[in-house]
Amino acid sequence: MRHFKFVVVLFVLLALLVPASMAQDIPASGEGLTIGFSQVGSESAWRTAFTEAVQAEAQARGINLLFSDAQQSQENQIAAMRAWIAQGDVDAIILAPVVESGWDDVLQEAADAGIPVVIVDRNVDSDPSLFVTRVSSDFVHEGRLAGAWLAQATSGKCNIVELYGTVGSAAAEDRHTGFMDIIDLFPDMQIIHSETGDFVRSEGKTVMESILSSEDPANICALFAHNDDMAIGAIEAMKEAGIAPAKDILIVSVDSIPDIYDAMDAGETNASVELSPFMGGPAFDAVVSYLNGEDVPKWIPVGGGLYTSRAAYDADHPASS
Ligand code: GYE
Repeated sequence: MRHFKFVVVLFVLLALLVPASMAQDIPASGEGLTIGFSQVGSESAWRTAFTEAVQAEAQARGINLLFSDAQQSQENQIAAMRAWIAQGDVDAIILAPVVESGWDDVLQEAADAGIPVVIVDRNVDSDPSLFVTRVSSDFVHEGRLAGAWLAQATSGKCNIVELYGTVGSAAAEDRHTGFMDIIDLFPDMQIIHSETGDFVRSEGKTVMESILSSEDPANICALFAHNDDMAIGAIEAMKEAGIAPAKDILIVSVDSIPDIYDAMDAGETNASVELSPFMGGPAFDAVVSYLNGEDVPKWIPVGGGLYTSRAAYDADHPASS
């Protein structure tokens, strides 16, 4: 009998110990962790600001960040992740995916190796069980904000040029979807040209030049650029063609990088939807929570507004004024 009691007590103790021993005891900051960060590239000023923000956050927390710049190539991203998985030297991986599809295999390989993956910024179309969470803004919402601003500014009558981001990226596809959600409500609003500039300033300029040479500029009411860099490139093209940006052709874009406010101050663009580059903190927090055995929601949203002047932006961001 005594022996039986002892066995029962032992079982109860073991049952209590097992879940606790599976979770780790990581400090909230994540200090001491080694995390691989596979970044899209450095195609835009927003991207560079995002990279710098993640690196600064890692340093402030004492996290050892292994940084890999994929130069806009999914192959490079998969190779970097496979190297981290093979070496077994990371506690977690943060992936900012260039495009949405094609991640199933490498995410499964990370899961098999017990390495948690947090998606930041753009989305993947893989099964959500293959990653811990996604930290991002809502790109459809951003597109809707841009479309709503333009509908109001033109009373719902406008021929639009769209400068598309990277084809197949969640940021471009979803911004387009959100924009169309609004434009489709107005029979006299339509996209008359849509071409990709790959989120790159110089390509935005080249594409706008070619559109201006094939289309009567008087027939273009507005430009919707999927990011500020392409809008800035297009502004240069308009000026060189003798067109007054923001007046002859209205301009709305996304990111809210510092340069776009210089353009607004100069009266050369109209509106920008903000995309916060500060996603490193929530991503690191999610890694720590996961490793400590806590529940993490599948989406951690990062919000932003639409601004038509530096003063309005600064009023919402006191530290940057
Ligand atoms: O808007 C653009 C960058 O993925 C949302 O990527 C991001 C986009 C951003 O190159 O500037």
